Amino acid sequence: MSKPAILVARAIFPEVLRRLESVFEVESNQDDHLFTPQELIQRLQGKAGALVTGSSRIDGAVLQACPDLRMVANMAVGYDNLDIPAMQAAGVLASNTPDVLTETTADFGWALMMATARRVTEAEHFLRAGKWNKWHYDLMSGADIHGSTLGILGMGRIGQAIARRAQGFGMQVMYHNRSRLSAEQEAQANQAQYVSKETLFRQADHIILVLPYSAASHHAVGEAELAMMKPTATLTNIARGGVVDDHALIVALRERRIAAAGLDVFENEPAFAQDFLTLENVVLTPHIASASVKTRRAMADCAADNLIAGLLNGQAKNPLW
Ligand code: 8YV
Repeated sequence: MSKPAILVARAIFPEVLRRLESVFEVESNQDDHLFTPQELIQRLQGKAGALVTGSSRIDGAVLQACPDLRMVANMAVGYDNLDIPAMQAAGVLASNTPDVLTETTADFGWALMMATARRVTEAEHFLRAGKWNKWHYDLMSGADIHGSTLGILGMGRIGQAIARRAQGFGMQVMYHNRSRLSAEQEAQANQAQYVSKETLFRQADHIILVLPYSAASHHAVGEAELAMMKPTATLTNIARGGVVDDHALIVALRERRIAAAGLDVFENEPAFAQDFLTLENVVLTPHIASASVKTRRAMADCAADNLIAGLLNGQAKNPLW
């Protein structure tokens, strides 16, 4: 029997590629060329499956143009690039990579939040520019993390892992989410307190965004929310760029209406708003929250396992519908 054909749409660990090649006829993209939507459709012709990342959009047009497609494995926990209702209607299985990246992503959320609050990159730029010539009582003074109030918008697995870490810093944790956690989950998340979105924005000292992106969460943080924040507060985004109105954030940062922001994600990545580069009070990283060596490999293995289970047994390990 011939092997099912698949497309691996982005460069991937060679070991994982070899594992897929033992099961499938694989067309790979180890040059990591970024396919246009039209190129993606061309490459998917005759393919039963695809392993993709957030840069490949699978929507009704793609599904219609690729009638052989039976399964798409997303190498990410977020899946705003997949039109799940359209995939379900077309009978195309979909999977993501939850759990394997939770702790690594939570670690990075903390790294970014702390670098933002304590002005780590701004201080390094200052030093590298040769500007450090004396001690000053106010040199690069930032906001304390310990003893402050952490506000988490989006309290899924990653939000809860971030909350657990707050215990060591003696922080009070408040969160807002589509639904409230159980009392047991709140207790495990450092006694996190469920509050309205407005209370979170008004009262938190450090706000971190970990909510999934959808039409409902588009620009969940815009001018109105930024105006509610304390002028001493920080905002960290490890969710998706579209959750924040970047233009409104740039204005708030420039006018120091909030103290600082830490951004791992942007609207229109990787062509992010260049005005961010003109601001000192922002820490910028290129969408790397899940990027530890161990976790990226686990994500690739998880996506491959899903594709194998979905195409060979008709049931993905981490199905999205
Ligand atoms: C991915 C992510 O690396 O898992 C997610 O949702 O944002 C990252 O871990 C990225 O989306 C590539 O697909």
